[in-house]
Amino acid sequence: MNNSAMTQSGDPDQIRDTVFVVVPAYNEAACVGRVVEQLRRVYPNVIVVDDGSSDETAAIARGAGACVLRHAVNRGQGAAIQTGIEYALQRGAEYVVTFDADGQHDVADIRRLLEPIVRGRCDIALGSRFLGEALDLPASRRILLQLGVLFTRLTSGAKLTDTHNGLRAFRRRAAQKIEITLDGMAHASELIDQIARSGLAYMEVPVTIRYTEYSRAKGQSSRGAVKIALHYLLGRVLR
Ligand SMILES: Nc1nc2c(ncn2[C@@H]2O[C@H](COP(=O)(O)OP(=O)(O)O)[C@@H](O)[C@H]2O)c(=O)[nH]1
Ligand SMILES: [Mg+2]
Repeated sequence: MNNSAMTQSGDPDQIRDTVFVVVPAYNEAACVGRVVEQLRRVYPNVIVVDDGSSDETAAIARGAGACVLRHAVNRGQGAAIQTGIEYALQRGAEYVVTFDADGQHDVADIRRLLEPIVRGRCDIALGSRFLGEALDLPASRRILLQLGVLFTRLTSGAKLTDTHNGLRAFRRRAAQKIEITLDGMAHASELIDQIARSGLAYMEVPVTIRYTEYSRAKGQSSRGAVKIALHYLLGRVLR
């Protein structure tokens, strides 16, 4: 079936083989195996980008059936996502999804993101925990994420409710337009700038993000957030 026929049929379950799920991972040996297994039950093409982990992330992800790409050194989540997107496009992906390795996302949400794209309603679907659910979200984290939303609104003008959500879906043409240059976590704001300027149609879709002790211990800190914002602003000045 060609792509326009699939768009007309509009059924996300019919296009699973053409979806590539990109999973950036840094020292996620404890979680990545289960995440890959759950993804692969629905989506056969899972690409884990192991970003110079010092643990068994790569071997475990490969054992669970993912295609594993490796950065020799830790370059950051933005660089890992860009590597994964480029590889997915080379492999002929019609749809590219980004999905975190730490178990915070729900595989069932991918279908919700793909649906408006497959039906031709948008080119990019962005997950929002604030339209959906953020289970056990710590209060300090909520404040930080809201500051992130405000920051992005001021810098890119995009009116979104959740700007730092790792769950996103792109149709091929949209993924081809994305070029993340900020290697670290500041890529989230850069990505939204690019989306806002690209002329591509985007929308937010409610998703569930689950906070666990593990994800909280590993996730980004408030101090880190200030550094990320400065990195992003510096990136804009130098652009
Ligand atoms: N490739 C890569 N992935 C990273 C890096 N830091 C975090 N990640 C991954 O990016 C995802 C989200 O990171 P996390 O720190 O949990 O961010 P948070 O959920 O926004 O607090 C997880 O899958 C991490 O394994 C990194 O330096 N490189
Ligand atoms: Mg996390």
